[in-house]
Amino acid sequence: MTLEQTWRWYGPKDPIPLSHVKMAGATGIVTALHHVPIGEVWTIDEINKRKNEIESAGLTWSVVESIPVHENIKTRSGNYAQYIENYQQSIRNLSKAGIDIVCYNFMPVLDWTRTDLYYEMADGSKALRYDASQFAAFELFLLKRPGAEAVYSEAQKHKAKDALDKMSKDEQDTLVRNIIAGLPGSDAGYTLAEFQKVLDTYDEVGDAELRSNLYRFLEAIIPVAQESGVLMAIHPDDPPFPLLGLPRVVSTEADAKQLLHVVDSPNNGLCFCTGSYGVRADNDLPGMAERLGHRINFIHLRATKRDDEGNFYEADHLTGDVDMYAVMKALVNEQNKRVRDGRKDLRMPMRPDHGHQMLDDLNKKTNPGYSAIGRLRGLAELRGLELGIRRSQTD
Ligand code: DNO
Repeated sequence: MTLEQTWRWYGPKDPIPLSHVKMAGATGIVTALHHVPIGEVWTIDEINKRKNEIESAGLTWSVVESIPVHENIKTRSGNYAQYIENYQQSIRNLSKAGIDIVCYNFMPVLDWTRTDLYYEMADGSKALRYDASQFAAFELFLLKRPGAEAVYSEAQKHKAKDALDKMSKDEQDTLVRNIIAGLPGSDAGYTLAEFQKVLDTYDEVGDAELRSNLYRFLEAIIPVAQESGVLMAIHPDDPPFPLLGLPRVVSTEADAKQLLHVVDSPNNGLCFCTGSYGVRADNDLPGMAERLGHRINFIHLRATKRDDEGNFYEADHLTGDVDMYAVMKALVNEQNKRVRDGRKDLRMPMRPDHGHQMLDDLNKKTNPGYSAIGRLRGLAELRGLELGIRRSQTD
């Protein structure tokens, strides 16, 4: 028994074909119907079409990542009731097609956020990076968000101004694009003006309101997931702190515990993303894997390296701040425990999350974070780590 090895694939438009995924040794595909507009029902027909395509390549559709949650659901405004019904129907339809794990997130407006998509590592490969001063420069001087001044200290504002002055006009445009045009898998891309308008829809939605809207959403969808035998997996905030005056409510162990408690069902589970939770030094990743393990329905393994200034970059899978050995050991123990307890959810799908752009991929068009070779390296390292742990437990 091993954790199920999976690979994110963006569908027929992904530059990496399924035949290559197979060679990487993954058996499960993680994907979504990216062409279906957010909020609409995923029909059985569309689901089956994608499923057949995956199965003809000798792979399985292991996890849906993601059915995006419409902004109206997060702010509980407009057509949110209809969007929740549609979400419920998509869950039922997936279940009819035999797909039973669904990842999603509840991050307002932006999905994952980075400032630099080509940060050069010492070995020449390229990584994704978040630079706090550049982000502040974006917010203060390029977006000019009303209210932004109040969240930064004078020292931070100076640093942001320095960062801005160091950038050429082109670099500033790239920064804006990196933040608002949407990274792969993100829900949407905006222009600056549209972006500010969407931010304004959160004027009345603070931390408490967003939490409550998330919990009401869970109360509506988890019973349907339970009836349908679908396991939901909420992805944490990336990065795990509030940005742009928007609340973020899935950033810490306490946040995770609270949402698991609100609807206490095995179908209400987590996507344990070590790269996202791991950006906060106060998140004890191995401890979380152990304590929350029974409710982990999907796993993203990745490591970041942070500094004291609020910056971080995506490190190699085994050499970031996350103690990947201890995390893997906790996950292996959890899977063994599920076997002993006679649980049915034994697959515990994991995917190498992101990877550096390296080797031949440096000259190819790749999705940021989702090139083939960097992820192949990550998967190979993680697979070896798991094997080593398992063998040392039985030998
Ligand atoms: C980035 C990802 C996110 C994640 C979604 C899940 O690589 O971790 O795009 O898939 O937030 O809903």
